[in-house]
Amino acid sequence: MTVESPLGNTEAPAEPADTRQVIRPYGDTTGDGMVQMSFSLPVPAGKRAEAAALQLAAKMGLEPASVVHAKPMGPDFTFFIVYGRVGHLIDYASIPAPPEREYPLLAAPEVNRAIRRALGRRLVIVGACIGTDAHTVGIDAILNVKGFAGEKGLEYYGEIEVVNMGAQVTVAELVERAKAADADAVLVSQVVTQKNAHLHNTKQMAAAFHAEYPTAVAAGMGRPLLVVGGPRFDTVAPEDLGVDRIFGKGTTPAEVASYLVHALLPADALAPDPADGPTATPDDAHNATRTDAQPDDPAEGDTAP
Ligand code: B12
Repeated sequence: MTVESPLGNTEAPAEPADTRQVIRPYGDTTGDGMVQMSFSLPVPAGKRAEAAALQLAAKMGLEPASVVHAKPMGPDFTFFIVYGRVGHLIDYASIPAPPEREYPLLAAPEVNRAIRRALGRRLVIVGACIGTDAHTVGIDAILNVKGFAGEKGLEYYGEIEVVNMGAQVTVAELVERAKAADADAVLVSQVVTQKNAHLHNTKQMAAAFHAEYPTAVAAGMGRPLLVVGGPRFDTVAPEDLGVDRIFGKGTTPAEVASYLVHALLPADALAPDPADGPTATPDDAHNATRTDAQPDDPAEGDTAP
């Protein structure tokens, strides 16, 4: 098609710029479309089971595909790894960037200072694995002094009092303990996801706290802040579960401590105080939560009155 220009001559319309960024997976050479997938089938290992695995791969769009690993899991089940080619393309430019963390990452001394300034007492948190879940490594990574990923856990923060109830805690026990401790926040871990146990348990826990505390979240005065964490909460939002925040895989203690400050304390708790000296840089924030920083290191500043 042509268009009439204001000057009377005809010209082709400008082609819209191609802003796509098309990508595909690769295994051996860029753009070959190769992917690797693992799954289990409820059949004994053998040639017939491998044929079933290849049919599943073909139905999922892997063509051609090969079984690169098959291992019996007992007499009636087989674990497979299949390697094959997919023809699907992704326009990376159309993938929205996930939202950034909406609060700053704070160093331990900044967290402690904000709590001291805003509350004049220690912030109390109660943590547990609820239901039948016995996977305590995740909640311990956040709470225990030894921490996670080079950062110390919340027990290390001088102005945070941590009650860690451990594994297989019932909702009733958790509510009772939170009330007895006057908890400002309750931190729950859910790792087992079979039959969506993590979602059911979290909803049950949230409902119990909402029933017990009809008030809004407020440090020391209202319902405790409800925080849940675990590796498989990707498909849900906090409001689906009745909690205030969900933390996923790879969460570090400083992210949680910074969130508690953001969610529970007034914004001016973080305003710089000239008496505190220069404001910490992002690098300081990272370093001050690493395990190589010692509690009696003056840079920590977490034992000052
Ligand atoms: C160690 C382990 C165990 C140990 C747990 C020891 C312990 N004290 O925790 C033992 C051997 C006891 C165990 C038992 C079982 N396990 Co297990 N276990 C694992 C394993 C290998 C590692 C989990 C782990 O420690 N990860 C490391 C931590 C640091 O990561 P994380 O939990 O994700 O925590 C991080 C974040 O998620 C987040 N986070 C987690 N919680 C919280 C909470 C808050 C408040 C916040 C802010 C953040 C946060 O921060 C953490 C740090 O970044 C996983 C497989 C795997 N590779 O993940 C299976 C796995 C979790 N186990 C599994 C199963 C099935 C079981 C058993 C049922 C096995 C059986 N048949 O008996 C039992 C269940 C026991 C029970 N009642 O819960 C399955 C779960 C499957 C599913 N879909 O639910 C897994 C995935 C293995 C598998 N692929 O089958 N297990």
